[in-house]
Amino acid sequence: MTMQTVVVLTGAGISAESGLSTFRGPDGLWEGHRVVDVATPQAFDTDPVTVHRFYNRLRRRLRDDDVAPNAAHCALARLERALGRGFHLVTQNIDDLHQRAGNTQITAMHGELTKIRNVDTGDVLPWAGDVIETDRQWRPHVVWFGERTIGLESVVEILSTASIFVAIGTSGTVHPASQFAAIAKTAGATTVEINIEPSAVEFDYRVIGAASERVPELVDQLINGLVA
Ligand code: BJW
Repeated sequence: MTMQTVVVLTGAGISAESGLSTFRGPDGLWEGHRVVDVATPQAFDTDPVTVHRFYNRLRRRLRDDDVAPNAAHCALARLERALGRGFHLVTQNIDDLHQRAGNTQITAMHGELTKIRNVDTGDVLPWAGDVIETDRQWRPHVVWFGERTIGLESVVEILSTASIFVAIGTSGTVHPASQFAAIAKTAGATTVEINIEPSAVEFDYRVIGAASERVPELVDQLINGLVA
């Protein structure tokens, strides 16, 4: 029997039902901010106060009682337990809901909200309370536009071994994650999307619906070997 390798890519949509905002709502604002004002190195250079205030608020939100992994996060943790090394999770999300659900084989390609990074040394520390808003020495450990994503080389390697690639709750508008389905497809994988509406990317199969409902169903099918 050949071992299946399942690679899952997640985006903000998987955490929407956990109470966290997605990025590209109808008004095009992130929690009331324009992207260029908070998610570029230039924004941090010119206005660290606004950037730190924004990320401090996001971190505090992550610790609110009503923010917790939902059924989709939990199903992916179950899939990792079932498939072991035949599973890899790549997330664009900077929240820690996959880790809290129990996934360990994760590439957090856009960084982690719960960490901060020293601008000069690159040292990464766990978040231990709000960063002082005027601080230019420590920045959020997240990947802003124009910056290199984390772990891309090994992700491309893993994609080339995938037999099934599943993208969940991502609009497919941000490079390089927008290319992952095509890379996996070229390597021979079957590609599947779960989203409340079709994204901009091509897939072999689209499952339209909320992640908290559709992901547990797909995970059951994968574990039972119904999808090959
Ligand atoms: C549900 C649901 C439910 C809702 N159930 N589904 C021109 C052309 C091509 C590329 C470029 C270009 N100009 C610049 C670029 C590159 C740029 C880019 O892609 N820009 C585009 C906007 C055009 N990319 C980069 O700069 C990246 N770096 C890079 O390419 O480096 C190259 C390099 C090489 C060598 C040296 C140096 C550089 C970096 C990108 C970093 C992105 N960072 C952000 C912010 C992180 C920090 C933070 O969070 O504050 O990451 S941007 C933002 O978008 C965030 C997300 O991870 C990312 C993706 O968003 P996502 O997850 O798809 O969310 P949404 O909101 O878009 O979609 C949600 C989806 O969920 C929707 O489809 C809903 O329908 C669905 N949904 N509820 C299921 N319940």
